[in-house]
Amino acid sequence: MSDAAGRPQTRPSGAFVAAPFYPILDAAPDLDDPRPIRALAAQVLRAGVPWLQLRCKGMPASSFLRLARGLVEDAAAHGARVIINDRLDVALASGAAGVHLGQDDLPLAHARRMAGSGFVIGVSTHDVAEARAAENGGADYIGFGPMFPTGSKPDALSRPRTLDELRAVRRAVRIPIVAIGGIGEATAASVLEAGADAVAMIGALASASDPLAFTRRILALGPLRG
Ligand code: 3NM
Repeated sequence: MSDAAGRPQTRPSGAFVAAPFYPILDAAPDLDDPRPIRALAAQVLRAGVPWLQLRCKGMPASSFLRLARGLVEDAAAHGARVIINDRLDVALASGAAGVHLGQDDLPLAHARRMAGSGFVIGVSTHDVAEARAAENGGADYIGFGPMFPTGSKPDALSRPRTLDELRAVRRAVRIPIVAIGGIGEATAASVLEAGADAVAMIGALASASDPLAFTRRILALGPLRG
């Protein structure tokens, strides 16, 4: 069932219920001081986000796990949950609530078998076919992007997706959509209006002069869809 705009009228009540803002904390592989990441996490958690993602591309598993454990504890103290980018092993070992998988990461079916049904799995998608495949494969939510040019992911697709492409994905799937890629405060509302349940950000959050106030403002943008 969908409304005149093609939006699903009922949504599955999966384990992942998106708030309008999905912050991603991105750490360099050689991070030697976790305090700035923990401090940024403290701000977004104080602002009330229910989910945050920790992304540590190329970081040794032992350091990634240490950082993840700390963030899982920090989040739990605020009733929030952590999703680990890419590394299911780190996600499971740290007590995180879920993992976010790219198209070239561990395939969804394998991750689901290893993690079980109560575990949140998000999958990066870039078109309707990938979005449908993720939903049919049992993903709890999809990422969709990049919406705009981004410097945070060197291998992101070169062509940003359009709002119309996002609308088409919205019509195609019922699970939550987290839009990503180059999104900032000025563009977040347009993306939410086009059908995303949440906007994910790395750079705009990391460069915000007051991350607590920034997070509150993005959270206050939603829900923009009926
Ligand atoms: N995934 P920023 S774009 C991690 O398109 C990631 O799948 C993308 O960082 C995708 O908010 C991206 O700084 C980078 O642009 C997001």
